[in-house]
Amino acid sequence: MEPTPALTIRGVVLYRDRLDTAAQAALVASLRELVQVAPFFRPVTARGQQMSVRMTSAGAVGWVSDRAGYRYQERHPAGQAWPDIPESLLALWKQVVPEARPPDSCLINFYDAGARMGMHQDRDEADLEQPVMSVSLGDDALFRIGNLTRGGRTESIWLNSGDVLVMGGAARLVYHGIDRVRPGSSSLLPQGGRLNLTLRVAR
Ligand code: MD6
Ligand code: FE
Repeated sequence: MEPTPALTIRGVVLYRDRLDTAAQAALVASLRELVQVAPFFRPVTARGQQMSVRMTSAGAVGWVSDRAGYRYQERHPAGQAWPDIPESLLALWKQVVPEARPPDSCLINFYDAGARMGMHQDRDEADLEQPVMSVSLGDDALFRIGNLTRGGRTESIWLNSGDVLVMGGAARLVYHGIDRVRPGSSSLLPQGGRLNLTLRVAR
């Protein structure tokens, strides 16, 4: 198989269509099992605002947010340990970012038709030299890429099902967010919506 040519936008590397339809469907099947153990929850910010995405995690630690603030912790808000990161995702990480340490956390975000994600940096991880890799599944999403500080000019790109994106090196702390999803743009998830998986080295 030919390697996917990478597209780089402000240092963020995008591998279009990195997962074919069969690989996407297999990943969705493993996520269905995973959410039986670690159901989606709707996080609340420290200020008490409900986020519009629903979240869960896999791995030794998962990212949570509640009135006490946000952090990585070893348990789901309901008390159980997080399930293991699916093997296919660990294999993908090794292929895409072979120089990185193994990931210990996979954040799983679900976007329904109205959900979005405000501009943010991923900076809660202990070693910011390690990249973050994301996988998009389901409906298309408009991904906005900003700068190393808040504000300034931004560039937007549609992420499609099967796309893999890496934020590492000088782009590790670039501000980014999701403005909106395009309902009905993918048939991968029968009920529609979008899943985004981000693999991290959190500790
Ligand atoms: C999303 N992604 O695609 C949101 N973070 O729904 C992220 O916030 C993200 O795609 C770090 C690295 C890659 C990402
Ligand atoms: Fe992020």
